[in-house]
Amino acid sequence: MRDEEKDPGVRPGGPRLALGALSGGLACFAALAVAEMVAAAVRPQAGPVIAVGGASIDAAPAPVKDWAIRHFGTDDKLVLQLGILAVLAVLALVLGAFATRFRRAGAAGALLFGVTGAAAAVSRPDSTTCRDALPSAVGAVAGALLLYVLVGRLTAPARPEAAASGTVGEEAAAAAPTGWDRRGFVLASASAAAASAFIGAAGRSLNASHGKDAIASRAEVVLPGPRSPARPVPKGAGLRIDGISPFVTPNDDFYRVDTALVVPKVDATRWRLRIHGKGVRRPATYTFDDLLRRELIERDITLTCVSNEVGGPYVGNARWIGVRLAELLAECGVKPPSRGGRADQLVARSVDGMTLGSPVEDVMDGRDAMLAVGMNGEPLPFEHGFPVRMVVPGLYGFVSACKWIEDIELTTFASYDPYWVKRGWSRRAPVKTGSRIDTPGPFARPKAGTVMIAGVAWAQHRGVDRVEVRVDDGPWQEARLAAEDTRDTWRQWAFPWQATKGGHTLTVRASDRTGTVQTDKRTRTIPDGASGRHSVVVTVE
Ligand SMILES: Nc1nc2c(c(=O)[nH]1)N[C@H]1C(S)=C(S)[C@@H](COP(=O)(O)O)O[C@H]1N2
Ligand SMILES: [Mo]
Repeated sequence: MRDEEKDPGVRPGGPRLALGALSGGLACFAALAVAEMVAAAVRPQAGPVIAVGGASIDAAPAPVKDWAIRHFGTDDKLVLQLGILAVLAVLALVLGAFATRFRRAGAAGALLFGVTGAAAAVSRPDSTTCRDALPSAVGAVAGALLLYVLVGRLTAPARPEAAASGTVGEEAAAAAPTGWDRRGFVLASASAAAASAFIGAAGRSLNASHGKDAIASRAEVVLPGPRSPARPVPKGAGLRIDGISPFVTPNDDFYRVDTALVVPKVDATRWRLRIHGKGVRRPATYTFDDLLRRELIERDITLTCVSNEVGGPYVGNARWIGVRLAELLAECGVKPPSRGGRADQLVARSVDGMTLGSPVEDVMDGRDAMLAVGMNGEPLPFEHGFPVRMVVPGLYGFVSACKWIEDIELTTFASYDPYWVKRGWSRRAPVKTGSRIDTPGPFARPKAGTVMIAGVAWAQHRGVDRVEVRVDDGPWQEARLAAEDTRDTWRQWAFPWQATKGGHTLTVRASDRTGTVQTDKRTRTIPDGASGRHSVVVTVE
């Protein structure tokens, strides 16, 4: 008896497993394409990769998250999504091979992926409807069906019509030795691949055009002139030195750190901000226009991320325009704890469900804490929180700088831990005094003679008082400080070094107005910001 008669189909073993794996891959591709299309109808954030990605960001232990931010920066999101796709692809190949033995179980396995994606989608903090489960669910059904059909072709004998038709010739000969429906398989898989590519591409482009209303609402914003303008940046605040960070960071170069896999696109005309909670005697809701009609302040403020390593890039300086937060709070009847207020923590919540907690005392102590509507002369870019975000001088971003804000709740530190605190970061986190060498870069090879060592230093809300540079184990030498804009902004500094041939280590330290010298004690970024001094090793030629 011939093998094929006992067990019709592709010879079990290598070839069949490979074609099964191929079927799994195609089914996975089809599922993702269909999900993408359905997500365009529901909302882009409900797609399986985004949902599972968001859930993994939230579930990642603090050190992993911090590592990802530090190593991939703004690309961390791309890396994460590619990682999820890679894992999914491997699982799909395995599942496809498995389905050649257990066809129904294989298809059921595909449905399980759908359940996972759907569960992730509806449990996202910004999910408000069960419809968010649809992209994963519909995608998985499409994938499961396709897997079932394709694997069927692999394990079924050639269709009699195919064998009987006049055009068979070669094909029948090819099919005959194994008896599987090669023609049916090739046809089904090729059309599935083509259809998936088409659906996926269409879904992608529909998703990309999502948020048209938000984009239009941003284009229509006319920022009013501030009642309290920032004073012009002093001429001497920017040193003309190659390689130094510009005093004002252009919006396009401003660092971005957040957990949003899809940048929220909020329609400003529909945006509302609610202020409520403990000790709020007059809870209120504001529209975007309500804010624009108020007296606006304009301030230069340097923002720093707690995940910024010593010498790292997550610090930027911008000219913000917005509403004084303390004024709104006072209007709602909020008092700081020092004046008998019942709430000591202000929890800001964004449209994507992020929560950040700031000390009420700090935002009401007279500093320029604001609800910003503009950044460097334009409405906030979507990446930086359009239409409204918080900015508080002197506090790390994760305890103050809520982007896409929509809710402010007054509460206590004892009763509520916001997002980052739940994950191991500190409840309170004033910015640590820091400094960075921008030039020369690490392992630079400058010529002997005068070499400009230059960079930036920050100690928001205390002010930078002094910057010193040390070459190797030499004495600390005072650098020239650029003019101070405000104590909430960074300062450039420069030191002309008479460089001698050989390898040298350059180190910088800043002192703030409280007299504190930047410590040389190295700490990690978790829980409340890295400390230590930035050093650069160069070889003078
Ligand atoms: N909604 C939301 N706001 C957020 C975050 C976030 O993940 N989601 N990240 C915070 C952190 S950790 C920092 S450092 C700042 C960064 O602001 P930027 O991206 O505009 O530079 O935003 C803060 N606001
Ligand atoms: Mo941050």
